[in-house]
Amino acid sequence: MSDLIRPFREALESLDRVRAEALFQQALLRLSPIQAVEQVIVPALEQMGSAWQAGSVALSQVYMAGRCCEELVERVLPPSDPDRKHQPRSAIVLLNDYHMLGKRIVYSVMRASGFELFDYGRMDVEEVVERAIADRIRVLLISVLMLPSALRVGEVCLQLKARGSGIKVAVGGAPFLFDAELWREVGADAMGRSASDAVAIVGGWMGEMS
Ligand code: B12
Repeated sequence: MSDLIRPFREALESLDRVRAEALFQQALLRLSPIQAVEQVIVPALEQMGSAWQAGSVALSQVYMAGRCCEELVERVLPPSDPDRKHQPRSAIVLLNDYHMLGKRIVYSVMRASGFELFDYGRMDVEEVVERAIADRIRVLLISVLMLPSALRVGEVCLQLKARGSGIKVAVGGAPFLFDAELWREVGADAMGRSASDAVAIVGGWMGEMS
């Protein structure tokens, strides 16, 4: 599948939505929707992030690429599966960031895998703590892409523990990929590298919690 990443990234960089979509369709001939997302869209966006850091791509290109990919993902990942699982009450939130795509994908994949969960959108520390406790959440998935947001996960975990909520927290996103120990340092209960990991983590906790 690596043969498609480069042309797909080039199509995104030149804002050629038609070509990007055609290449993504090619990937879908060989892969399931979530595999195509994780094996083509995610690496292409990661490469664009590095290129932006190196100064060879503009932030506007990164932004437009993100929007284009959001549309592609929206179309291929089904919103729900009729065969819902008996599961702990769960929610997903994007903490402080404006990087919506990762959360969007994790949410879709969780729902497509039979899990029902609240989508809290984007919240700050106080909002998410209050809302999760009010909703009697047992599993909270937190997505971040900025290091400052990742560090604020620590405040969420501290406040949830101080209030005796018993809520388990799983985290994911770029800062946790860059530093493999960060999730432990902020007090999370688990870290996932992909949307499929989120399904495995919550699936694993289901047994413990029932
Ligand atoms: C696209 C993008 C943007 C877009 C976002 C568009 C959108 N609608 O989301 C725009 C242009 C808006 C943007 C803005 C900025 N960005 Co930006 N951006 C990116 C980029 C290139 C890709 C992010 C992305 O969408 N990836 C694809 C998604 C699908 O991947 P993902 O989020 O990692 O999610 C996957 C996994 O991590 C996992 N996952 C995610 N969440 C969770 C949760 C759980 C529980 C689990 C289990 C798994 C999981 O599953 C997902 C699917 O596989 C990254 C580069 C990178 N390496 O990530 C930089 C990056 C995140 N951005 C960065 C920066 C610095 C910024 C800006 C500050 C730039 C600026 N100077 O203004 C702003 C800040 C905005 C803000 N306050 O949030 C830095 C962050 C560095 C840091 N250490 O903090 C990065 C890492 C680039 C870099 N290499 O420096 N950005």
